[in-house]
Amino acid sequence: MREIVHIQIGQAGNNIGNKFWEVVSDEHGVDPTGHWHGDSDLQLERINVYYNEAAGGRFVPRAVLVDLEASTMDNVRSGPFGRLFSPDSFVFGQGGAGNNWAKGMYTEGAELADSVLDVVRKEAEGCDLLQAIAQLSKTCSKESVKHFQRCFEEKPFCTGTRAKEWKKLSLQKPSRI
Ligand SMILES: Nc1nc2c(ncn2[C@@H]2O[C@H](COP(=O)(O)OP(=O)(O)OP(=O)(O)O)[C@@H](O)[C@H]2O)c(=O)[nH]1
Ligand SMILES: [Mg+2]
Repeated sequence: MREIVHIQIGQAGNNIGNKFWEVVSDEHGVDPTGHWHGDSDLQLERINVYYNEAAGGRFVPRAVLVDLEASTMDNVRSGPFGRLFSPDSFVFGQGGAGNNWAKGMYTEGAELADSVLDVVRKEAEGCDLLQAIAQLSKTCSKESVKHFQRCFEEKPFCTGTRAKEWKKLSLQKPSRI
């Protein structure tokens, strides 16, 4: 299956992502607890592109939710599809960048980047045939987002590559992949 790892970053990324998962889950017949209640087998045909299948036949989004502050994650968690996500998918800081460019770039943002890459790597390594890493964020948001974008843009797997090649790449330092 051609899997996609989905990343949503910052307030805009998480708000839009929240809606995205509601719509995708609805289209695939996945209910807020991750169980399938669809009416057509077609809904299951390519469900692995966006979902991992967990024990008990539950479908869990292959998503990584990122922000420097916890409140956006709380919004997602308390939303109608909040229970769909794995707890490991949430990667967040405590203080937030507070509109401070330097904090996003050099301190809080830089500290969180490695944790994000770890979760993305774990998801990518679990893929059979990785198709893409899709990032959802507001392009005009602060440097915290740009920092992650730069990390991911440098990676050749962004254009789509095989999971095996990604495993080889993951042996290098994250910042240089
Ligand atoms: N479409 C849309 N845009 C949003 C939403 N929330 C925030 N924005 C816009 O996103 C831009 C700011 O980006 P944010 O996502 O809030 O920034 P951030 O990534 O959290 O970055 P920080 O400043 O470090 O918190 C502004 O132009 C907001 O108007 C949303 O729910 N939907
Ligand atoms: Mg923010």
